[in-house]
Amino acid sequence: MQHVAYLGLGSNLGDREANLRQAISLLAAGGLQIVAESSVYETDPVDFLDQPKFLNQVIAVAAENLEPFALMKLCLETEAELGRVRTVPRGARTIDIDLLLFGDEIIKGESEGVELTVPHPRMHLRRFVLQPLAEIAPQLTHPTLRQTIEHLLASLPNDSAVRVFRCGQQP
Ligand code: PH2
Ligand code: MG
Ligand code: MG
Repeated sequence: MQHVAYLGLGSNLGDREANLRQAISLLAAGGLQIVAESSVYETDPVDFLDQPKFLNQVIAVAAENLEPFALMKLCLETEAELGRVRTVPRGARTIDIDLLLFGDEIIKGESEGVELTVPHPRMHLRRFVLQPLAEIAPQLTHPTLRQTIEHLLASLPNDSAVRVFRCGQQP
């Protein structure tokens, strides 16, 4: 069966744009079909404020017989390959790849040392996730909140800067 999943990418160290591009290439090389890519957004840091601005992007991916823990593992391997070192929690990173949604599945568990909670527990609170996601999937319904991405975005306070850095429609 063909599953569509949504991944949130973020980078605020090194060549941020190249990090996003390389992550997408590595995910494709790992067997994922890249179904859609949002524009790239430049965003002010949230949670841990004393760090550089991020570039954020959301992509839709698909694969035959895709399994959520295998997808999460591929995301973690891709982060490691791009040299991510985890020092400060929620701090600066070359690349962060978060599994936001996996079809309409609700998942909470652990498998072979990989922990996974889907939908991503903070995705509906973050403009840097919802704005790019709304660009490629505005009518998608959040599986637990039962509201569309467009609606969740409209309900957010406009308190963190998220602006288009590179428009996804360009060749
Ligand atoms: N990721 C975080 C913490 N804060 N802020 C922005 N703007 N973008 C991020 O991707 C981000 C963040 C932890 O994953
Ligand atoms: Mg994250
Ligand atoms: Mg992460």
